[in-house]
Parts: sequence; structure tokens; C-alpha cells
Amino acid sequence: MKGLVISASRNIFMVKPDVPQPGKKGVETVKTNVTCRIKGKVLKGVEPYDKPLAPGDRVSFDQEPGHQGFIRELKTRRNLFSRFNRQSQSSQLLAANVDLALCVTTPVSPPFRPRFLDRILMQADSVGIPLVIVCNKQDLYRGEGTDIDIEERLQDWSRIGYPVLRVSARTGEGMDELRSHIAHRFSVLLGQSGVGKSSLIKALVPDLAIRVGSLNEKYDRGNHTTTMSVLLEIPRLGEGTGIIDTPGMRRFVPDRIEAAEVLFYMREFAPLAGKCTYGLSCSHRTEPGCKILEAVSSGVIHEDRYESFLRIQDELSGMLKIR
Ligand SMILES: Nc1nc2c(ncn2[C@@H]2O[C@H](COP(=O)(O)OP(=O)(O)O)[C@@H](O)[C@H]2O)c(=O)[nH]1
Ligand SMILES: [Mg+2]
Ligand SMILES: [Zn+2]
Repeated sequence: MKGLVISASRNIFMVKPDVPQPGKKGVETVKTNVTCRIKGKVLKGVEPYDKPLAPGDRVSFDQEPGHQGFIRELKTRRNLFSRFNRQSQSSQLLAANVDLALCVTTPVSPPFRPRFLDRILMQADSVGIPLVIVCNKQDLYRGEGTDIDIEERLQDWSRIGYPVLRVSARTGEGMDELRSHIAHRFSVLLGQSGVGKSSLIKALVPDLAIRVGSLNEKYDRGNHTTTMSVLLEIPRLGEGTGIIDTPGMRRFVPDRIEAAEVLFYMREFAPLAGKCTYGLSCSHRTEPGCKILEAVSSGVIHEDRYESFLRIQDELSGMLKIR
């Protein structure tokens, strides 16, 4: 049997079969999710991650009617969004086979954190997943009392090619535009804890709220915050619509990107790679004839993006020593 991974913990996976299963009484057929484990110890073709599978993965599995299933094989992934987990020193898989990443941010509450976004944007570009920035909680934004000019940063992301949506899960502002982006696609919702990822899902599908809660409750022992990625299929928003809600994160460490590669995965930097006087060995900090530094002074690269670039590079080169 073949199916779609809905959620994944360390060794238990919820899989939705492609073909309807016989119902409990054997009469009606329903697509009941099957609780699966992995057959044997390791799944072929999967590196030993903390959790080997992610929502959106396609697998084949065996199941005796009424029993738990055993996953035999992982189908080749089209893409994979992950982050590096410092604690376990391994990749944390957040979503597989997605068409779109929705990076959620807020002007306030929690405070606007452009550097957190720059990391997520870079990760998405490194694995070729198109990304849309969703600035939620517009109802709280009055454009005052913030150190960083939020509007300027949003406009700069838009300038370098990321669509920016201004929405409010509370008032419904901008939700139609968000719907049009996610219809007929599988998306992953990313962003730090508290920006309103779960609230956006509830605003998109009000009566689904109970199911979101109960799904998490079932696996998180009553804890209502999302602690694992969960895939929700929402056909009423258009055939083939699905959203993967991801667990709360406080930090985002890029995964499988070396310090020297950062340049290639920041959109407005990438075309300048290798063009400095010192070519690819340029550190883009003090060298004469550095095209990156020139681009910063001419405004082709925003100063704050350059600051993000430096910090990410520093962090990743530090990490390489730890590893
Ligand atoms: N004022 C306002 N509050 C919001 C909005 N969206 C979410 N919230 C609140 O922000 C808090 C965190 O939301 P939640 O969906 O749990 O965030 P998550 O951690 O990203 O899933 C909750 O108290 C929500 O009620 C919004 O558009 N406006
Ligand atoms: Mg949540
Ligand atoms: Zn340079």
C-alpha cells in the first residue's frame, strides 16, 4: 500500500493511505490514517535523523487489517525543508515535497525579527522551495515604537523577489490573498513561536480548529502548542490543498549549508559570486574590489541583509569547528 505521511514522531508515523481502506465494519470504505512503525531498524535511503520522516513524505507500507502498519520504503523526495538542531546535532525534518513555504512574521508581539526570516529565506532558496512572506497581526501594527523600519525591510524582501502579504488572522485582513496563494498546493508554515501560524490555519478553516487541537492533543499529551509538524489536507480551499504546521521554534540554524555557500543562497548576493577581485576566496569584509561591499554601498544589497549574511557566515563557520 502507498500513502502520505501526516505526522512523524521518533518512531510512530501517521500515514494516510492513497486507496480507501475497508471501514471498521468492513462495509463502508474510509481513508482512515494508519499508525505505522518502520519495518526493521532503518529505512533504506534514509540517513539516521532524529525523526527519519516528515509530513509530506510518500511511503509504501504493509498492514494487516485492524493492525498497525509497517513502512517498507520511502519514495524519492522532491524537496525537504529542514533546520539544524543544535541540541541533537542533527537535521530536524519539518516538511517534505512542498510547493510553497509560508514564512510568517509579525510587526509586534513577538517583536519583528528580520534576521530570523533571512535564515528561513536562505534555507528555502537552498532547497529550491518558493517562499511567500506573511506579515500577520496587522491589526496590532501602528508603525510606531519600533527600532527597525519594518516597512523598509518588507519592501526590500519584495524588491528581491519574495511576495509579501500583510494579513491578520484576527480581523481577516488579507486572508483572501493568502487563500489564493495556497489553493491547490502543499505549503509549509514556518516562523517563530507566537507569530500566529496555528491561528492562520484556524482563520482559513474555522471549523477545522477542533481537529487541529485534537491532533496535537493526541500526540502532545494535552499540550496545546504545536510540538511536531502536522499535515492538514484542506480540499475545500481547492483540490489538492494541504498545509503543514510546524513546531514552535525560537532559533533557526540553517541545515546542510556550509559557511562558504551562504552567498549562493541569498538571492541578491548570488549573481555576484566569484566576481570580486579575490574571486571566491574574498571574505567580503575588507577586500578592495569586493563586489558585495560595492553592492552594499550602492544599495543593491540592503545593509541589514549584509549584516544577516555576516552573522550567518560567522555562525556556520563556528559550527563547523564544533562538529
Ligand atoms: N492581535 C492578533 N493576535 C493574533 C493574531 N494571530 C494570532 N494571534 C494571537 O497570537 C498568539 C499566538 O498564536 P498562535 O497561532 O498560537 O501562534 P503559533 O505559535 O505561530 O502557532 C495567540 O494568542 C493568538 O490569539 C492576529 O492576527 N492579531
Ligand atoms: Mg502553533
Ligand atoms: Zn567580496
